Amino acid sequence: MKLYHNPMSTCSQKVRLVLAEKQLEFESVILDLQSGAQFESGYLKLNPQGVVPTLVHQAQVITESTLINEYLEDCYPEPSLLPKTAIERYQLRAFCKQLDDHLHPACGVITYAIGARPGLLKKPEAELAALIAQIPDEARRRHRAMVIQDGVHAPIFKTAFAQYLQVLDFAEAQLALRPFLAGTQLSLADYALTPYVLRLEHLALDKVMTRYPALATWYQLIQQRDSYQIAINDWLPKAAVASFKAAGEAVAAEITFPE
Ligand SMILES: N[C@@H](CCC(=O)N[C@@H](CS)C(=O)NCC(=O)O)C(=O)O
Repeated sequence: MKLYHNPMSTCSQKVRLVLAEKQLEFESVILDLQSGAQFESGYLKLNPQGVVPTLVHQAQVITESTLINEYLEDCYPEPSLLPKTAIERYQLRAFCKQLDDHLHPACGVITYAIGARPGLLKKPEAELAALIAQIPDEARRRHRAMVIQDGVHAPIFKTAFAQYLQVLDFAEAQLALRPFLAGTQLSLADYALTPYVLRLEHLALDKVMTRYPALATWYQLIQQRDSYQIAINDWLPKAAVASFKAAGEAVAAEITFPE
């Protein structure tokens, strides 16, 4: 099993959490996303969207983090990360869809507006323009250019931050009713959300967590698991985390927190 990933990438973290929970070993191939390794032709053959993660297993190429995690669940059903009832499974999948459709794009906007921007702005203008031009998806390319240019003052930032918090509002409502996002047991839904709560911490936006007492308790529990240590803490590069946090603190006063 070979995983093309990046230590800081939310989608990679989500897959690493499931690999760790299932105690699966993998060969690691780290892609430097800031230098554009994801757009090299060899990698684009595996993942035409030019994104991580990509899993290669038994000569098959598996992309899309949510689908990778479902695939891992199918191949390695124990310990199970799927709830037992059909309705909970539906709720799990609906939640993961909400993350993929709304939270993840919002996270990209926020991350590049705050954390990745200072490093990217150090690149020569033509190099940066060429890097952005390689992004296959048109909307993602457009949004990336906007937030690299205007940071947290790009109008899209406000929309993305509100969208991010809407998904957390939903998670908070679920967790006020039950210990885990898709029921009484840890599931793929919990590991799908975990990296996005961590990202708030990395971007110095975690003061929003005071709005979310149930989510905060849930997150503490998740962080205590061995899988979190193996999949997240053991991979995080201290320098990248410190530079994201410094960037977050530098712009914190310029961010209006949605009501
Ligand atoms: N829907 C994809 C999204 C993957 C994705 O956006 N990956 C990010 C890191 S979390 C990436 O590779 N970004 C590089 C770029 O956009 O240039 C999935 O879930 O796997």
